[in-house]
This record gives sequence, structure tokens and C-alpha cells, in this order.
Amino acid sequence: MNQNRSEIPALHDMFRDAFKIGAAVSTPIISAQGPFIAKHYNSITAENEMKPALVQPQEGEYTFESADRIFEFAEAHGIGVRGHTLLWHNQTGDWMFQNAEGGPATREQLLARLQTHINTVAGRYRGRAYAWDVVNEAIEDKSDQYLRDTKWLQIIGEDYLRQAFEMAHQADPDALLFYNDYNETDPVKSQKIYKLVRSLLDQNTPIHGIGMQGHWNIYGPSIDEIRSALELYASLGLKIHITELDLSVFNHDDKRTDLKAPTAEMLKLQEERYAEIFAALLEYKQAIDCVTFWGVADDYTWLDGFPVRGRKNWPFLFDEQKQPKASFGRLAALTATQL
Ligand code: HXH
Repeated sequence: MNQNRSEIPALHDMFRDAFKIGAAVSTPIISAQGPFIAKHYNSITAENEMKPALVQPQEGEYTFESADRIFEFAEAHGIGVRGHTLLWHNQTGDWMFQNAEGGPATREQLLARLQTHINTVAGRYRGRAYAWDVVNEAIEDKSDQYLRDTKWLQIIGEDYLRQAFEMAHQADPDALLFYNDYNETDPVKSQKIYKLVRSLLDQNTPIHGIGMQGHWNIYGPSIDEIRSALELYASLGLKIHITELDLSVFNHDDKRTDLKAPTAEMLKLQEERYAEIFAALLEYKQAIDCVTFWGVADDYTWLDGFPVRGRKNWPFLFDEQKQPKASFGRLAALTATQL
């Protein structure tokens, strides 16, 4: 866009009549890019710094410095915080699942640790996170299995899910509590997510929303698939947050590593996709109350290391110099006419 920085509208302001616009951050990124983040985003999520292994690396040994700084930054700028995440099968210390001898913990032991973890973490920030991803990625990808075969499932059994939400609600009664997952537009997986959340609701579990991660790319999923998933989840009467949006410029099976910059064709496709995806999200603005990008701008994305290590990716609305891309202009035009 051929504009001065001062004339560039704030991204979150473009969407003020629809939903909050968030970004995943880290403490170094907040230090380096605080004013840029505060200008464009009104919600933030810690990419890593509130995950179980980072806040409780060893039993009873809590490291809250980074998480505290993220809350302080947010509060100094009137930005909301989405907590991520209280229970996951990844980035959780091995100690969580082990007894003193290194064998498997018992159900009672693991439930007690879960209770302590959630009480300590969600309780520390009680009233300060407007939402928490309580459980991340508990559904199996293989179509013939329902729940992911994790230590949580093996040791506690299916009710670990309900228990986690009950504990989170007790620790922070005002926070909106989310179930968060990826491949959430897949027709088979989305039915399993629906089934899980339906069963939690049937047991009067305090769950308030579904987090659709949105790790998509410039080729898919199709808008029809995205719309069907939104329709299905909205039919539960819960809120939907898009929690980790990024549009990779590479297809799943593209393993190229030679590009130094996105091609013109990639940027064109990305622009079209951002426009059509946000048009669909605006149709569901009644159900959606936050759309979070899994990063701030193209200078850093977790996709630089996944699924191909060391391969640069350019998934966002702002380029490596923090300048708005053509995609940003399309969203400015879309919101000017639709909102
Ligand atoms: C998210 N997982 C997490 O929620 C977030 O906390 C993290 O910072 C980044 C992304 C997405 C994800 C899920 C499964 C996965 C990879 C990424 O596992 C795969 C491994 C190989 C191939 C496909 C998926």
C-alpha cells in the first residue's frame, strides 16, 4: 500500500463492529514491536509462554515472569488476553504423568496435579484473561478413532475433559472457556469436535466456545468447508474464536526451500483468500467474537520451522517490514463496504 504509516488504519478498528482481532506474541516480540502490536491488535495470546511446560517446568516450580509481562503489556494498552493453554498433550513436562519412581502416575495423582496446575495458573490471572483455551487438540485425526490417545486419556479416562473445564471455571469464573483444535474444517474431525462439545454441554460442563485454529493455506480449505464448520459449531449455541489464523503460501505437500520471497502468484492467491475468508467470517459475526492471527507480521512465524525446518513463510497481512500487504488493503475495502 502506498501510504504513510500514520495513514494506515488500525486493523482491529476496521473490524470493531464485528469481532476482536488478535495476535500471538512472545515477550521478545512485545519488547521489539509493542507500539505496532498495540496499534493493530486488541487481543493477544502467548504463543508459548502460558503453556504447561513453560509455567510449570517441574512439579511445584512455577515460572510466571513471561506470562506476567504479557498481561502487564496487554493491560497497559487496553488489549484483551486469551490464555493458551491449560491442558495439552504437547509442551507439558513429563513429570506430570510420572510417579516418584518414573512409572506412570495414577488417575488420582494426575487429577490432583491438573487441579493444582489449573488453580495456580488460571487462578493467578483470575479476572484478567477474558478467555482460556482449556483443552487443546484432544481429538484424534484418524477417522476411525474419536479421542486422541494421550496420557490424559490413558491415565484419567474420558472425563479428564469435563474435569478440566470444571476446574478452570472454579479458578476463573468470569473467563470464557474454550475447546481448541486444528483440522477443524475436516468433515470427519468436525463431527467429532461437535460430538465432544455436545457431550460436555449435556453434562452441564462450563464450556463457552470452540476455538478453530485456522492454520490454513492459500489453496485450502475451501470456503464451503469453512462455512460448514462455522455453521456446525454455531449450531451448538457457543461462541467461536478463530484462534491461530495463518495462510501458508505453501500447499501441504510442497517441500520447496529455495524461495527468498513470496511469488507474485502466491501473494495474489493469499489476497483473494484473505478477502473470501473474512467475508465468510463476517457472515458469522454474531457467533464469532475474536479472530487471532498466530503471529504479528511476516518477519516471524512458527511456519518458518514447520512443516519444513528453516523454510521462510509469509502467512500474514503485514510483510517483513511491518508494511500492510495487498491482503490488508482487501480487508480494509471489505470492512468499509460490509460493516
Ligand atoms: C498449534 N498446533 C498449537 O495449538 C500452538 O500452541 C502452537 O504454538 C502451534 C500450533 C498445530 C499443530 C497441530 C499438530 C501438528 C502440528 C501443528 O502435528 C502435525 C505433525 C505433522 C504433520 C501434521 C501435523
